[in-house]
Amino acid sequence: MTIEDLDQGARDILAANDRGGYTVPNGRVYPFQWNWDSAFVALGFDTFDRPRAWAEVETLFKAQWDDGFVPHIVFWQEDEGYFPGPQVWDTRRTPVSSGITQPPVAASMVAILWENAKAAGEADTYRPRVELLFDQLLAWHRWFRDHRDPEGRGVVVAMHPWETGRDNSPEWDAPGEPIDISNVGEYVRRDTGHLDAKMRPTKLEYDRYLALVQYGRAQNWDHAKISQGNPFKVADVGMSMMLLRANRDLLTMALDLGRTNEAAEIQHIIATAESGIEWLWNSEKQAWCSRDLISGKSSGFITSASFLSFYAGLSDPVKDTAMLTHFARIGSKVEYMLPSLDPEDPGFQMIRYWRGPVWAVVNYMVGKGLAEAGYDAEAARIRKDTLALIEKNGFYEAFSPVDGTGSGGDDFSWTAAIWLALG
Ligand code: 9WN
Repeated sequence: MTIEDLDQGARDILAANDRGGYTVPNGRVYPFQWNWDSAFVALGFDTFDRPRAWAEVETLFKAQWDDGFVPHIVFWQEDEGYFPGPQVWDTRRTPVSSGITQPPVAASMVAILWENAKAAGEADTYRPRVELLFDQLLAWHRWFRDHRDPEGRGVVVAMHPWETGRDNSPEWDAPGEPIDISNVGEYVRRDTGHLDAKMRPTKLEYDRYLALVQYGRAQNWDHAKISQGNPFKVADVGMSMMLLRANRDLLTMALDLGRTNEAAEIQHIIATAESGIEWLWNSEKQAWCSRDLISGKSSGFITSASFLSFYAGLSDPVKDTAMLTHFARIGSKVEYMLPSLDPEDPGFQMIRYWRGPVWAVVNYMVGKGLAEAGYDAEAARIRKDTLALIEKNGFYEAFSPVDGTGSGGDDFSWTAAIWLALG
């Protein structure tokens, strides 16, 4: 297949998964709107259909709650193909949605859309739209500060593994142990009906996911209550880095739009995050790792999220050198960067979801961060491997870092979008 064929293939996937104003990640496995998927999908649309790109994010924010929260799934229409569906979440909102969030990458993607619109001479058309999105994004970022950082440390504390977007990362194993799963009851998973169970999270992990959904439901999805008593509270290194980056991008927008007061507020949030995130540095592993807020323990796992420090704009020569050493070591062990778990970890599994496979969206962010920090060789490796994985295997949800085998759903929206965005 030529590059032109692949470009067309990527556009065709976005068109096929387009449900009118929003895009499903994959029609069979994930038949609703997902939060961070949509943000990346907008980047893909922006390469050929600007109005549609903006609509993707605007539709997501139509599901924003009064407290600023933006859900991880919006159930715009019924579909029996996914579990847990709207009845299980029971958030009693319109539109119907889940009660947890996902990595806050939307501000960073909107910042790119806005720059592209300006460069195309369409600033006047998009200014009212970016003004509205700015307010919605800021409200969401304030929600993170108020409800996902109970100790005010400047990090993002995930209240559910699904919030991190890296559902079954081994980082959640130890923090998940105290979760009481004795009242979860019987349920039928749909994911393992669509996909090989070897690629998916285990029954124990699903039991914990559902116990946490039940906990949130019992609090009537009151985020203040959840942030106090939730049985799972992990400062996620991935979300913390992504939110720091998103706040930097939101600050650029604030200054551009003349929002002086908001700019000062965002600057304060950034300063808190820049110092607070140090808490996630594991000096023994010489790496960025998530940390359990309840036990205080660092996970000690080196994952693809560890490398988001460059994307977050943290520059510390000693820590950067340590992370680049990990990068070189990991890069010598796998064919394709960047595995979601260190391949030297005993729990590494090349096709099991977030315990090994490579994800194009994470590569996009890590590659961008490395390039911006001037680490050109590492950035080039990420870019080359991402494109090669897609070229050789198709637009899969994720890929084995060992041999490129596709993992999860095929014809996947965000993989197609990243292909287009990498141009
Ligand atoms: C739960 C849609 C989503 C991604 C996540 C990915 C997976 C869902 C699931 O699919 O999670 O949110 O049921 O497995 O882990 O990152 O947003 O693509």
